[in-house]
Amino acid sequence: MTNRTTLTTTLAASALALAAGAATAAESWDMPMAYAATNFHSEMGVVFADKVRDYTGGEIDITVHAGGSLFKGGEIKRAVQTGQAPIGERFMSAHANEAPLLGWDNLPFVATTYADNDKLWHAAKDKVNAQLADLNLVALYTCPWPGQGFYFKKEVNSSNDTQGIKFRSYNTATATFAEELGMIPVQIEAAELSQALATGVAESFISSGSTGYDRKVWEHLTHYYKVNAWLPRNYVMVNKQVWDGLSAETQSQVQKAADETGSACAAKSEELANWYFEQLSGNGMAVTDAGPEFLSELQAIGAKMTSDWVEAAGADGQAILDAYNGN
Ligand code: PCA
Repeated sequence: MTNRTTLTTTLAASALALAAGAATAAESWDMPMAYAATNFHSEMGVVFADKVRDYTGGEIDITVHAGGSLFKGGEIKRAVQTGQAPIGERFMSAHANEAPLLGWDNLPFVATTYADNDKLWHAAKDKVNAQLADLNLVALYTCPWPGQGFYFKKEVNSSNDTQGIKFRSYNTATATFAEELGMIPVQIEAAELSQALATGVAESFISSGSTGYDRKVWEHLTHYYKVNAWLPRNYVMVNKQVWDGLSAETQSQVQKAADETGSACAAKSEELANWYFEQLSGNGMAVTDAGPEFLSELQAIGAKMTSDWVEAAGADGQAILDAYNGN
């Protein structure tokens, strides 16, 4: 080997080492998300990842794993808390059994428009963030689902028609709701919903038009009642140690990406809400408002659920409602 070749080889080797150094300085984050890859929440997760890559100059490279493919919906929070995944997305009120305050977005008939839901989130935000910090989590952005209504495979006019129906719940509050209507709740992830309906494990559920559309529930069910009982939120959370380990500059770049994505995601949800109903009816479902008798029963159950929540969430829960109501 001539001296010249040795030099070239050495230079090439150090260029490689530099590139490798740069690659390890950049962080790769796997981001498990719970819902279908084609759902707007997951699509917005990809928008967020792109913005983070852009704003941090490639320092943080997030890969989205939608549909519970990396961790199932019910496992995502723990995975992020324990650092198995640095970041992830989940339905906030799914965690209310562990921390009742996180059920703030699951209060029936309290905030039933996007504007009111946003107002309620602003009333809840600081307390929710403090609660999440106790769980070793930092919320980067939240995004509402469209309003929640009931899916059935028959006409339902009151609780006389719901007795004994097998009901897919997505958290403890919806299980309570079902029991109050004489139904039998079973908790099932959205990712497994089509199968549960196909096998008869569930024959009814409460959700937005969005999840009914994603899971093509018209293959099994016939009626959707638009109740618009609440607009629950998903949130993108990051492990607190991972977050605290970022420089202030990187944190603000990531937060900018999160703020922009949160607003775009809420706007997308609102834009799609009616479109989903059109898809359900276009595929043969009867999509109507709940009848007066059913609705007044739901409102009575809802009022009880809200007061149960205030009791469970304590002074912080009451303070959120007071701030929301302008008291
Ligand atoms: N879809 C999710 C949660 C709320 C919603 O609209 C689900 O049914 O699991």
